[in-house]
Amino acid sequence: MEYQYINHINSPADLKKLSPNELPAVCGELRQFIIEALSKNPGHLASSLGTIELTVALHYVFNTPEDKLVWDVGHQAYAHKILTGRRDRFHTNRQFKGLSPFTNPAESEYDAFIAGHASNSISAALGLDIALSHWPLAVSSEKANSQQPMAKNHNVVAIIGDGAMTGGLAFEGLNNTSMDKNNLLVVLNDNHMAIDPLKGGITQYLVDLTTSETYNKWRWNLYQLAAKLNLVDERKRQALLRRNNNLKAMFSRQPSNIFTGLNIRYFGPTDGHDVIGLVRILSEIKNHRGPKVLHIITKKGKGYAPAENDQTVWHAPGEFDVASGERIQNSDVRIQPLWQEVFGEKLLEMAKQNEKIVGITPAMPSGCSMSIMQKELPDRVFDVGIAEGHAVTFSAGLAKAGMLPYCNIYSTFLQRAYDNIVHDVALQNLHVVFCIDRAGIVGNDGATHHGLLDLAYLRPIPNMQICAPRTAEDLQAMMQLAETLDGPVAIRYPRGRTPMDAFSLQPSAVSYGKGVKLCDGKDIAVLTIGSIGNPMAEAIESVSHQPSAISIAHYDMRWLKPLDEEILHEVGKRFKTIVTAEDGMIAGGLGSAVLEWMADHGYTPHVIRLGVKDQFVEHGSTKELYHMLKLDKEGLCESLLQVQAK
Ligand SMILES: Cc1ncc(C[n+]2csc(CCOP(=O)(O)OP(=O)(O)O)c2C)c(N)n1
Repeated sequence: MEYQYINHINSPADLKKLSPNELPAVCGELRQFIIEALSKNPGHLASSLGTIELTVALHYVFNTPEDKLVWDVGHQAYAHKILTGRRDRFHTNRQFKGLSPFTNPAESEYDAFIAGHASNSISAALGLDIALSHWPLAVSSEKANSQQPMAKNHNVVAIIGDGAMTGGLAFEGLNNTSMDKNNLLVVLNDNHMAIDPLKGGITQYLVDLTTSETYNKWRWNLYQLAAKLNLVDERKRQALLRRNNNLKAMFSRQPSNIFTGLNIRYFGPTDGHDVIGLVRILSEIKNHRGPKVLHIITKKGKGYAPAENDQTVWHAPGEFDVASGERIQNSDVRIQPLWQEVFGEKLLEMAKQNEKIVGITPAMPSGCSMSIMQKELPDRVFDVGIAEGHAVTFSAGLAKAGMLPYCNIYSTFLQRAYDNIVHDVALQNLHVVFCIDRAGIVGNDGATHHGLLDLAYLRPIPNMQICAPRTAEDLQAMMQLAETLDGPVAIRYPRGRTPMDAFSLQPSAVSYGKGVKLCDGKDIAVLTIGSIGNPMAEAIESVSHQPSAISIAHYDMRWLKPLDEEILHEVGKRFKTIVTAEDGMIAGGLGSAVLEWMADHGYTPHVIRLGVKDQFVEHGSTKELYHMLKLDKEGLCESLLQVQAK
């Protein structure tokens, strides 16, 4: 499509050539561009539609990349990508070898910090601000590397949503911001939503703050009336604002609130979709010394009715038809249920039978399908906000008082709660069931979101019991079995659809600490855990048809902790070569556990460990990434054939 403005904006310098009056048109084009692009190449739509005016205003007022914009999560930064030289590649966003799903300094000098996990922006931006102000040497060496002239009067801005603001880390950052000398600007983008609607004290507080600001509201009413009557051109608008002294009020009056209480200047709340107003406010406040918060009110999905009307679904809607707003659903011939649906249905079923069961989710009820139980038993589900550490310790408290929490956290986000698991749960051997969603490769969300570390980080924790299902039936059985155990139990399962059962045996009951032999063989033993057992079973089947094929025994270990020692003794005695495979880091996971066990028990097989070597894995479709890692059927076949050739 021919865009009058954005086709000529290749960097913020081009944007700055425009007059403020042209900025609304730029916003309109960006909105159209993003909607069109995401209809074909899916991504985070609603959040990015909500920040377009803010993005344009920030790049118009600040001097990026010398001034630093630190986006929280980075899922709302699509307009930022487009304005900073990535428009031509935006159709590759989130794709294999394409643009990063979130902001990423390795991709662009305009991306000041890594993003993907919520609530880090204030801390990171404060660090940048303090370093840039106090250690010019550090600054100059950073600049030397990026070949940029050294900024004299830099500005650092953290842009954080009200959802991300529910994370404890954000408050740790604010607390520090109020203590140390700095000029940080925090823009609080308040749309009353995370992925799902936000609840809780902070959200209510922000709503109250917004509604109590009647003075500002009055200004808007007045302005809107004037606009309706066609009384507002830029000159009149300025006069209006000046005459009514509102801007002055905004700058002079410091209402008492949580931010001012922390000694951080507070501006707002203000309309986050009035780009000209934002430019004016940002220009004013950017030179204020000391830390400050600008509170803007936006609408998630702004400007695209389907997204405005169902913000949760349109957070990341997949492909869609722009005109009708119909989402394009995958019409597979036989659609297997999602792992998430299996989890959600089973949890509800169990909770109906055991009134001690409660569900805990840190802001992902739809994503993990705890919404199924939430609908029927709302009092027994706790969406605690984007607060994984709290979710774990809160679960520990519930367990200590006799409840049975099923705490569902994505593998990657559980990293945020490591000490809570160790100190608050495991040390007291509390019966918390961790349902670890999105384990393994997650696909287009990339390096910040893959769940590759959990097996390795959970295994050393005393009292922790860890299992992984290969089939939907296994997941149900493991959830059921976990109810009868004691102490912490972790059940990890992937994103996406459960496998067709072509390669499964009749679903056998899951027993504690017991694996299952899927097929017997004489020459080598293959040990897998979790869903990678399925492509491995296919690979073994395929290899077995090769001429001079070796005979392979395949064990699905099911449990990483405790390990099935009966299987391990059998394998240690019978086989000289053992292959382990897991969809996680090789260091510390199943392969490591098997090697250690064999060494400890006097067996000396050759153990070949398949999994993810010491690297962060990029983004792309799950299929492409497993292929790249040689952990799909073809890759596993190749590895088995190599073993056979030796
Ligand atoms: C630590 C962490 N937990 C969970 C998520 C998943 N997540 C991505 S965006 C999002 C909602 C963010 O809400 P908000 O900051 O208000 O931004 P909005 O999408 O509303 O613009 C969540 C929960 C995450 N990225 N990081």
